[in-house]
Order: sequence, then C-alpha cells, then structure tokens
Amino acid sequence: MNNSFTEIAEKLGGAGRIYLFPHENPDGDAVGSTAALCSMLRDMGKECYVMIEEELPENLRFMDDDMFVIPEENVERPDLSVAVDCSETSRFSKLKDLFLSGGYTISIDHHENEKPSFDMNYIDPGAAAAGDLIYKLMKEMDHIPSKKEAEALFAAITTDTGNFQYSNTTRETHSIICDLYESGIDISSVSTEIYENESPEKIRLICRAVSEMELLFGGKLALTRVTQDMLKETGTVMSDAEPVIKEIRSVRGVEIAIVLKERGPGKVFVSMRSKSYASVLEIARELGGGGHQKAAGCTLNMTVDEAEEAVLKAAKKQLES
Ligand SMILES: [Mn+2]
Repeated sequence: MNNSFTEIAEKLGGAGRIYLFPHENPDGDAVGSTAALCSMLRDMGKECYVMIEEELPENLRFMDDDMFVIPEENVERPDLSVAVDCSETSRFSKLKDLFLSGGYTISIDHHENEKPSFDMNYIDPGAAAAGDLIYKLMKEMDHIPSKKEAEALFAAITTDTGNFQYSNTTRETHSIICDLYESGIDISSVSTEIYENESPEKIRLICRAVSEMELLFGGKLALTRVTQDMLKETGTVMSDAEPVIKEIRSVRGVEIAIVLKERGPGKVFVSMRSKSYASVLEIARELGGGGHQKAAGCTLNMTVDEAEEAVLKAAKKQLES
C-alpha cells in the first residue's frame, strides 16, 4: 500500500537534514528527479544533498548545482533518507549504510516492487518517470518549480520516455511538460545539453558495441556486450554505454535487445529492452532482477559468456511463448 504525498510531504517538512539517493549509474530520470526535489527542499530551508556513488555522467552535470555528493566516510547522519527512482537499498549498494543510518526511510519510485520495505513508500509503476512523481509531490506541497527545477524535471521525463517515443508516454506526460513551460524552461537548450554533448570516446564505444551486435532467434533478439577491456581501450566508463541498447533495439524486426555490461571480474549487469509484446521483466525476474515490462535488468555473478548463455535461455521462453 502506498502512503500519500500528503504523508510524505509532512515527513519531509519535519526533517532537518535530508539525503536523497538515486540508483547507481544514475540516468536522466534519477538525476533530474533528485535534483528537482533537492532544490525544492533546500528552498524550504532543509540541509539536503543527493548522495551518489560516482561522478555524474557529463551530459547530466548541468543539473548538479552543488547538490550531488560522493559521501566521505564521516558524513553526518541524515534525519531522513529518500530513495528516488528506486525503492530498494540493493539499487545503491555502496551507500546502503548511509541510507539506513538516518533511521527513517522513504521511497518515491515508478519501478514495480511487490514488497516495498521502507517506512513510507510511493510507488507508481504507471508513471512514465520518477520525475512525474516529484512533479506531483511538488504540486501537493504547493511548490511551483523554479526554472532550474523545471529543467531537471524535463530532463527526467524526456530521458525516461525515450524523448516521448516510448509507450509509457501519455497525455499526462505531455500535460506535465506543458505545465513546466510556466516556469520558463528552455527545452531546446536542455535537450542539446542532454543529447548533443557526447565525448568522441563515448561515440566510439557505442559504435564498437553496436558493431559487435549479434542477431539471434531469427532476428528477434539483438545482443551485444560491453566489457572492461572495451572501456579501457576506448577510454570510457560504463555509463557511456547507455545508448547502445536503444541502437540495437532500433533494428527492424528486433523485439528484445540485450546488452551485457561487465562490471568487474565475474559480475555482469544485464540491461534489457523490448519493443512491443515481449516482457523483459519476466526474463529479469527469472534471473533475480526487476524493472518494467519493456525495460528491465539483473546482475549476474558470472563471466560475460556465462551470462550470455543464462540470459538467452531465459529469453528463449519469452520469444517462443
Ligand atoms: Mn526512472
């Protein structure tokens, strides 16, 4: 059962020091949602920071505004911890202890979670982005987003909807964006910041991963990998590989796209997307992960080759059923 935004607003109002926790490898939604929420809470006089495990991707840094921090060991405990765009501590495992150190926990998320375990939870898998939920929370709190907050919310929503192309895009999505115009957002400049701000190294990594794509199951499944060696050779980090999945899914006839991301020796994050009918959530769940019907993932403690075998076995059922 969800708590209400009224309850969550009350709890936020009563806290002094609030830390926000996006998921690891934060995407536009995780960064935009936490940036907007942090800015509002600071405006209310709260001591608020967004805790992250590693530096933000370059194209999202315009939202930083001294809010995002990689915490040191002796950082002070918060009164309240809020997980945004995730609802389990496994999504930010390195920061788990800090998250729990405050003693009161809240989640605001749009990923399915059958057993939310924090003190308060607002989980709406129907929302296109966590940014939608932060916008609604702001509304509930009678807070009109500043231009910067509106730009962060726009960044959250444009990235999680594939720039308004995915099926999670609804009338409501556009209606929220419409409201954001009231704050004077400049959509063109934010979009340039997000989408046309890539390093040449990143583009080379994407090209390399895409060129190694395999088409399987009669062309219905596209799969590729991004290994630590590839990152070293191109001078990139794993978050640079994010667009790879969209590229390989765009191939005609492909229903499921899978990117195997080698996080370290014997550790692979499997990123999966489907195009129309297949549920990658089913595949992810079978392998101990989660997500949405059309975007899901899991972490496998095995080599990349072993992970490929395990994932293909699970995917086979989806494509044959
Ligand atoms: Mn999201």
